[in-house]
This record gives sequence, C-alpha cells and structure tokens, in this order.
Amino acid sequence: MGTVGELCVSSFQTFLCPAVKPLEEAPVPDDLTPEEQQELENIRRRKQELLEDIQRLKNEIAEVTSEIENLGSTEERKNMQRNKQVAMGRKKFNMDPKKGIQFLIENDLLKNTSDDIAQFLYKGEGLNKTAIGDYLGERDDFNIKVLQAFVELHEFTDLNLVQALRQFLWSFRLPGEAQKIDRMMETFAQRYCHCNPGVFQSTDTCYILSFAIIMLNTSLHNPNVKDKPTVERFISMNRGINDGGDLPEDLLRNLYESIKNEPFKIPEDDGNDLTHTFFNPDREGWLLKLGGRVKTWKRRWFILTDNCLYYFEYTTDKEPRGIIPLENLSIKEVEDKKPNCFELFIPDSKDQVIKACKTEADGRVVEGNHTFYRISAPTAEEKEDWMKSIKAAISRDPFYEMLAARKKKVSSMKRH
Ligand code: 4IP
Repeated sequence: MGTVGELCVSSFQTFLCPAVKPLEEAPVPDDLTPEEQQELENIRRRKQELLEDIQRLKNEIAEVTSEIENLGSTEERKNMQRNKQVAMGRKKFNMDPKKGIQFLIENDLLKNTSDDIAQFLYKGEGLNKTAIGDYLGERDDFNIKVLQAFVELHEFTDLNLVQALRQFLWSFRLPGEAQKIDRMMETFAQRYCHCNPGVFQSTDTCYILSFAIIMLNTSLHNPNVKDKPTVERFISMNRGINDGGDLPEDLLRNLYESIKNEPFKIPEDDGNDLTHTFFNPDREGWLLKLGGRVKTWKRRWFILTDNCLYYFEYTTDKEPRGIIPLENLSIKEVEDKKPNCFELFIPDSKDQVIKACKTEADGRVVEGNHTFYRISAPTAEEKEDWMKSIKAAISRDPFYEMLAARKKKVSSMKRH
C-alpha cells in the first residue's frame, strides 16, 4: 500500500484524466494512525469535490461549445440566405433595374440612400452595364442624385479627357436616348472640371469636347467611315469652343493621338449605342449641286454627319468647300432636267437665304447665297437613300439641338 503522498499523486492523475469518474476507493488501511486516517479521509473528500467540479466544468464547456456550433451554422445559414437574395436582386436588377433595387432595399440588402446605391452600381458585381446605364439615366430626382454620387466615385484627377472618358464609358453603357446622354455627360463634365480645375473655361467646353472625342473615335475606328479625319481637321472642328477661345493645340493633338492609338472600349457592344447610333457619318458620296447665284452644276463629294451636309471638291480634301447645317431645313423631291433631284429649303419661307457657308474661289469663307439647295443623285436609289438619311438627320434632332445650343453658347462667350 502506498504512502499518503503516493495516494495524493494517484488522485491528481485521476484529476488530470479526461474521463473523470468517481473511483471506487480502497478501504482505509488499518495500519495508519487515526490522524493519518483522518488526513486520508479529507484528501478523498477533497478529491471527490474536485471531481464534481471538473464534471460541472466539462458540462459547461460542452454546453458552450454546442451553443457556438449552433451559432456558427445559423450565421452560415443566414449568410447563405443573404447571398442567395443578393444574387436574386442582381438578376432582378438586370431585368428591371428599378425593381431590382427595390427588392434589395426591401430585403435589407441595400440602404435606400443615393450613396449606397451608387456604390452598389459602381462596384457593379454581376450587374449588366446596360441596366446600370438605364437606371442612371432615369429622370426622377432620386436617380439623378444616384447618378451624381456614382460619377463622384470616379477619380479623374490628373487624367486627360480621353483617359477620364475611357474610365467613365467603361463603368456603364450609355443609353441611346438624347436626354439621358445629355444628363450623364453633363454630370461627367462637371466631375472632370471639378477634379481638374483650370483645364477648361467651363463645363460646356468639356461637354462639347467629350462629344467631339466620341465622334472622333467612331470616325477613326468604324470601318464604314471612309473619310478619316486628320488631326488638323479635329483641331479646326474644335475652334472657339473654349468659351470663345481655342483650346491649346497640344492638348487636342494628344487627345487625337490617344484615340487614334486605342479606341474606346464600350461595354456589351452590340452596335446599338451612342457611338454607333449618333455619330456614324450617315452617308457619303458623289452628288451634283446647283450653284446659288450662278446656276451651274458642280460634282461634289458630300458627307452627311453631325446634322450637317459637308461638300468637298475631292474626297481627299481636308477642308470642305461648303457646309450646310440642316437645322430648320426641309427636304422634298423635285423635277429638273437633271435626273433624281431633291431640294433642301426653309419651310414657309421662299426667299430667305439658308444659313450656310462656302469657300470662294480666292479661298475666303463666306456665307452662302442659296434660298434652296438643289441636288441631283446619280441613281434613283441613291436619291432615295440620301433623302431618307437627310430626313432622319433633320428629325432625330433633340440631341444635336442640345449640342448645337451649347456650341453656340460657348462660341459666343467672350473671354475677359
Ligand atoms: C459657282 O459657279 C459654283 O457652282 C459654286 O459651287 C457655287 O457656290 C456658286 O454659287 C456658283 O456661282 P461657278 O463655279 O460656275 O462660278 P462650289 O462652291 O461647289 O464650287 P455654292 O454656294 O453652291 O458652294 P454662288 O452663290 O457663289 O454664285
């Protein structure tokens, strides 16, 4: 039989043993003195108490562990549920942006503030960029606030205008509607000017140049456009847009080169966006034109674009001989000795001279003298096509009107 010390060690081993069970105690040896017997009794009682304490602790630990485990799986379940709902919200958004946002808000997955929604659209995870464009283009006040917050998430500081446009036009797809494009590009121009003070005289200048760049992108990279503008033409097209003054040539050259070297990347490009619908030169080809005061027929290379008819002597000419803005004009078929004729005229005004410019033989650019422009196409089919394109250019005008109004505004401003 061991000593009291050995018995104590054996008790502690029992204590340390993970599966603690009350032990059958051996009878108290009778060769111990009464004091030793008492001490042994005390130790055994103490041991029993400790065993009970251990059991209690073990029970508590087991309880807490199971609570934690349960807690974990509830959290996980909740997370999974949440992810599922977010995915559903994204799907809904892609089908109907307003309903998608509403669903996410109702399920507490998105806060109903313009900043939070803007963040969600800016991250754009799983979102269709056409749907983002549609939502941002909506007219009501709240969507306009989201649009502003969304544009403010873009950082344009120290970027040139082409770099900023690349970033902007990649974050969603511009819708085709003139009013929407106008709002979005206005907000873009404001943000760009805010990030880069001093580059442009006004946001109008930035707005107009942004469009000039988008048009340039199409002209340079759309294979249907035969007449690729040179940098000189780009520079001359942008004369006077900086509140009446010219932008630095270097700036325009850089922007031109950047677009020439790398076209814009347009999201989900299905050929039905702004760069295709609005800025394709609608038509180009040879036509005969009757003179203004002197009625001679001249064969000219015509380009219909930007709501204007340009005519050139040769297809390779850099400067047009004449420009006819189509604003306020009408078109009709007419009979003439020449075949396939049509005429551009001012409705309800027979004798008023049409606003246009032409180049004199000595190179001076002067106002035109036409009260009508009579034009003859080589074939009946081409006449039909030209008339259709010109009609379309005249009637689908809201956007050009907006752009033209801004151009007028900035070119009439005098810098002090
Ligand atoms: C000219 O006749 C040409 O037809 C011009 O056409 C025309 O100018 C002139 O009109 C007309 O007099 P001649 O060359 O026989 O002198 P283009 O400029 O294409 O050469 P428009 O205004 O049609 O360009 P008036 O209005 O300047 O007489």
